Amino acid sequence: MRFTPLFWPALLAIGCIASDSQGADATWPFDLETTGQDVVWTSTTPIDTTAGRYRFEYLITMAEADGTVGGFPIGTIDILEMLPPEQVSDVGYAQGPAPVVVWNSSIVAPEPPDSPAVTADVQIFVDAAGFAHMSMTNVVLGTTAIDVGPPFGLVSVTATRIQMSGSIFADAIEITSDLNDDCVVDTADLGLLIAQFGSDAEQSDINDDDIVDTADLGLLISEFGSVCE
Ligand SMILES: [Ca+2]
Ligand SMILES: [Ca+2]
Repeated sequence: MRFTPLFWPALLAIGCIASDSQGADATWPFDLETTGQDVVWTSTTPIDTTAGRYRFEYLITMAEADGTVGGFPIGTIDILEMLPPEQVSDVGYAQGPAPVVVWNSSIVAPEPPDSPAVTADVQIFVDAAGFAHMSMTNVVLGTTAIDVGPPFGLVSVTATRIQMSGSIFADAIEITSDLNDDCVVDTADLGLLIAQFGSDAEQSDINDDDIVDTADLGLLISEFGSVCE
């Protein structure tokens, strides 16, 4: 995961802010809750569907489960810390235009070798109209050993409900090779690509083939000097 500070020149920032009203970026709070059935959350606002590339970031800020011990409800347990860090927060890129699949992953908590209290397939995609959808499917609620604190300590808990909420942040990147999303393809983008050359860093993997190489460099050079309209 890589977080890159953005230093936007004032004029370009004004241009980008002006285009925000057209959905150049979006922040979508999400909330998913299931007692075992498939669930889908849909964003209330769309993002620009015509972008050459999208940058997405999601952050889970709350994850909790209801459980039972020996058939008796024990209330709600915070399970956020049971999720692997790479599942709590992640950054990804997708080629535009929409529709695009942003993430396909599986959640398993807690991680092996513990038996999972919950497993689920999680997908995030943006439809042709620009609305984001996040789904949890194939949800299996199981039994695992959890330390619920005094007076019970380590007990065998069966999950009966799971809820997750957080935010998805989306940027519509107009120019495919504008790696730092500042509306111009210049030496800053070239520097990023060179720094990530040979890696699988999504930020610089312009053609989305899981390697930053001369193909991506060629694309960037072909767009060098391009600015947002
Ligand atoms: Ca740039
Ligand atoms: Ca590539």
